[in-house]
Amino acid sequence: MKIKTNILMIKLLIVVGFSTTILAHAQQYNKKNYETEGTINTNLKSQNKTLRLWYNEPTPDNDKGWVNRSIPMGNGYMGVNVFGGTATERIQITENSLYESDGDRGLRRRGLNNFSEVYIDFNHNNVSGYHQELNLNKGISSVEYEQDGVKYSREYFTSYPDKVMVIRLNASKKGKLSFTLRPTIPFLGEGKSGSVSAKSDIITLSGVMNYYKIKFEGQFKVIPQGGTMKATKSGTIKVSDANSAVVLIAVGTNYQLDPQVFLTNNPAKKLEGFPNPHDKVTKYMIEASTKSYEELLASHQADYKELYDRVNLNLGAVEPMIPTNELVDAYPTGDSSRYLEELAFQYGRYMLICSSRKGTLPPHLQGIWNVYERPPWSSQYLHDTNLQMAYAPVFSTNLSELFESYVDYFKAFEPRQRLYATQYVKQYNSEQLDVNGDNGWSGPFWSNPYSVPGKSPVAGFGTGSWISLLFWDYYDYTRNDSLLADKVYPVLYNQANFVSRFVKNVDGVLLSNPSSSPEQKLRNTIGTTFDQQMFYENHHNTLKAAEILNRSDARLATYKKQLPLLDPIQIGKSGQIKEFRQENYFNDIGDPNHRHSSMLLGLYPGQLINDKTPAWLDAAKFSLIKRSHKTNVGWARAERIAMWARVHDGEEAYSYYKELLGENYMHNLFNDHRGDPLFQADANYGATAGVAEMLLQSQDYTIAPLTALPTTWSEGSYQGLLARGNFEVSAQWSNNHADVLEILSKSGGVLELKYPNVSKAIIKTKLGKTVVFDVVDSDCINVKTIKGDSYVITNIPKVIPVKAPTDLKIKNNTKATQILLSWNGITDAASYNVYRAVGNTSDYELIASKVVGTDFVCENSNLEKINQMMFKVTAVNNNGRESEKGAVGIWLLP
Ligand code: FUC
Repeated sequence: MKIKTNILMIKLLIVVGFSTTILAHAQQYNKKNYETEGTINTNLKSQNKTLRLWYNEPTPDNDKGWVNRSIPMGNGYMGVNVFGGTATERIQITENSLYESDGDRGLRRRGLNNFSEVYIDFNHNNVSGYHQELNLNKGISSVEYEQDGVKYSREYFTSYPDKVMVIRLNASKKGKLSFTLRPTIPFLGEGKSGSVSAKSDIITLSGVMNYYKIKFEGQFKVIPQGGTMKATKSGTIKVSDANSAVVLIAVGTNYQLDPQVFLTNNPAKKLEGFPNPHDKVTKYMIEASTKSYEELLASHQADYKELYDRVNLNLGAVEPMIPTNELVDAYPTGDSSRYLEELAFQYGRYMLICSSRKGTLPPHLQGIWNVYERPPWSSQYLHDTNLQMAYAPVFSTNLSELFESYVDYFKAFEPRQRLYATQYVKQYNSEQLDVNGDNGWSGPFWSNPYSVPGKSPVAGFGTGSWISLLFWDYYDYTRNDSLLADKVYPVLYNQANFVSRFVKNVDGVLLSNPSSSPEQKLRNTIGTTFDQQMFYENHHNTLKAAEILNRSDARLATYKKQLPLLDPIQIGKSGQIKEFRQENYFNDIGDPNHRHSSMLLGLYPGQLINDKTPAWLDAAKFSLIKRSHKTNVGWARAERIAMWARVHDGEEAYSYYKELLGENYMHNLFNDHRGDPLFQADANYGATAGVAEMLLQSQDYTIAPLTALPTTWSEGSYQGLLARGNFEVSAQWSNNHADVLEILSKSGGVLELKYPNVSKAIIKTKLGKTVVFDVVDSDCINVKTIKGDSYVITNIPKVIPVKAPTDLKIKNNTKATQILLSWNGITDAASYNVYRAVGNTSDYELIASKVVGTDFVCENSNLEKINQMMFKVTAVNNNGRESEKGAVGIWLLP
């Protein structure tokens, strides 16, 4: 993928006086705090702005309230939605393995079930000063109000290290806290049986989900301070006249992430032999209850903040005075918008921390939150966009270890996918079959904790390589070679094994057959761009991984031979990246405004289309324009934020973020899929990933901070975003220009850094040592970094961007060998450069420079042999700087 540049590398040694710079702690952006030479005042303290959701009314006690207003929390073991009621509190609990049959889609379509509805009756019906809040900095939610002269407050958190939910109930006056704790099992009936009982200070809820014979148990322990406590026969605990109380909740099932679950067909036997959850849940409870509330809080905080605090984003927002519901409602008209933009970015990270922890199931379509008996799409893992989007921010926003939940899930289902792979190679390309069954693994479409049903014509086989891409990124962002060897390479290699046997030679290229492009109506066709791009990326990454690990496995030579034949990009007659091989013009096949942009996955999240493939980048941009704003689907908008960021258009990227926040985000910031209201967590995760992509990119080994910054975010800072190569990047900017960049090299290696005029910057280590770097060109440098060192880049001279010419007109001359080009010029252009890219080539060839007029005749002796060509004209100003963008158009053979 890396295209060699012939640019001379000039060694530069910049020697200037030193001063200590600290950006990592420059959390609160303040222009006056740094001096003009680019050094930062060291007394800036790390202080994350408080980001919170808050309301001055409890959540309405109904399904709409759940989806639109309840406060989500989670620790991987359970998701909870807190309503914050005063007469009765309602806490709804989700456990991701509590599953009913999907009935092979359509038949029953039940899926994930609601684990428990927990009620706490207070009978406070006459309250004032109500406040409900979720504090993202702390991972704690709270409720406060006053009744009869007593101030009542509650705190809630879900602890990953202690595996429990903790609730503390307080009253401002002694002896004034009375309540009844009342957990219930929703949707009891044919498929679900169970009961609730209480004894001394514990309520136990247990039962069975019939279809998969899932045994479930929840324990609720009450620890009052003062007063009396009484367990009742109906499974409740009544506390009277206490000063305060702590409630602990632990849940579990007999589910285990084990290949047996996916390899066993009989639903009733999938969990056979796995222990009853009673001992496990009891252990969680006993261990948690040996700790004080303060100790539980401290271990939760240490765990949560270690993840959450890695990244800070400051767009200059001031905390608004209005509650979050009003903030969301006001957003389309622009009020307090920066705060919501910062909040939503961190909210996606918060949701991932809640829903994706090692040792627990990965996040599904609704993350780890489900109130229903029949959730939308059964709360499955859908691998044609939604699952991948859940993990989209995991690496770039510095939460890499949260991907472990998927690593374990994959390990459990992969043996089943290996059987499918053998079946499909036999069915579609039998001469490539390994009779011993070594045919790799094939990609699933939908799956759940109990089954992976293999391929589906809805999605195409590219889903497998798309899963692999997540594994490659796991390595690429963390650069841990033992992780590459143990967890990543085998996944890639075995996916490539399947692909290498499955693809068929069609006119000299290797194509997927049958092939689909996710959710498009044309199905079972040949060589969709979705499949080809994903296959290409995986072959490429497998070979790269093998090179790093110095492997010589049997099929590597085959992959190497196949890679150039995988033909991932076809440019269409509209200048677009084709989605289907048989497509000519953009809207030939399928819905032009489709929510999926599967032909652009090589642009994002893949790396195939990048700055070193500028003709493909322009074609991708064309497809993005054509895909248009005519989708109201949350995740599609989120995906387009990132895609537009990858073509370096911050304005368009931002416009999709705005649409998403304005039209899809509900009062609790849950994403509404498309106005049903129907909650899908994907766009919450995806929006965070998209914003990260606007702030920092690192595809194809080039680190490019602030490459898609919209003008409206003219000032700001961020700390701790992660780039490929394991570089932790921080930036501070004003007037849309970087004042300071700071890059921590966590694995050593060469840092290729791209930013306008970066070659003229001052670079020092954190300790003030001047850094030697290689200049690739004025906007790109290479720094040989030392592991553990931070590099501070200041004094980057501001570049006034050169405007691009517009409206390129392309005509055939009467003379058959000539093409006439003309364009709208720009005032400060000294001259123009003219480029062309023939056919599907990725790079432009410069065909004329120093063109002074606004037209050009392109002479070609063998035009009849060329079907189509992209032309691009850029402007060059008096200083020799070229416009980043250009006027682009396509010529077609008449
Ligand atoms: C895919 C998407 C839909 C929806 C569904 C759950 O089918 O195309 O928009 O997100 O998954």
